[in-house]
Amino acid sequence: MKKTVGQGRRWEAALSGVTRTIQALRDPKGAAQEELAERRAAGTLKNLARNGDFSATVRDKQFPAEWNTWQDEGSKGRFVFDSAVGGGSAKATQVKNGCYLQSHPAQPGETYALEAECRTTGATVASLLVRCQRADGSWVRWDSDATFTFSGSREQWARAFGLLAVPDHAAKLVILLNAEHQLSDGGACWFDNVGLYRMEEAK
Ligand SMILES: [Ca+2]
Repeated sequence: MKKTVGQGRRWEAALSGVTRTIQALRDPKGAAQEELAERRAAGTLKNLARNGDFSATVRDKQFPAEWNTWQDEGSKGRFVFDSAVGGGSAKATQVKNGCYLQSHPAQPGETYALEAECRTTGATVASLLVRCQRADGSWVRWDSDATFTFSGSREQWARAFGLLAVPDHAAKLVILLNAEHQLSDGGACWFDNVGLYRMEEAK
């Protein structure tokens, strides 16, 4: 027994980062959250999402800056800025199938972490999606889409977190804050605190 004491540490010193690599294979999301927490504490974490806290507005303060929206043909909901919730948030009401979107440059092989918060009422089903586009704007394979569900209290803020490995042929990633099934007047959701972080390459 005695001879093995401290062996773990020498391994770590000899092969810098090996412990993290093993952890990343076992629990990629946990390892990513740990990396983000360390970088946040060190002040080196850059949130690439633009207006992720929905503090900035356009269109006479009616709409969040830096975000676009898409809605299915049969869906006639509303997307508006809400100053009363979350210190500014992106609200969706009566949306059968639609989303807020924001596009970012990305290269194959890169890994990104994404996070967002959401509050819902009524029959709303909300999710955080990330999807990749080629340089010409066409979508890369559907099976490379990533969907992250919001978990937590339904009446309070729920949180979604996930990782995206950018697939071959991609030139952009698109963040989608998705709202569905808002059929009644009471159905609404608010999105806030969107984060997009480039993960450091494994060494
Ligand atoms: Ca906010």
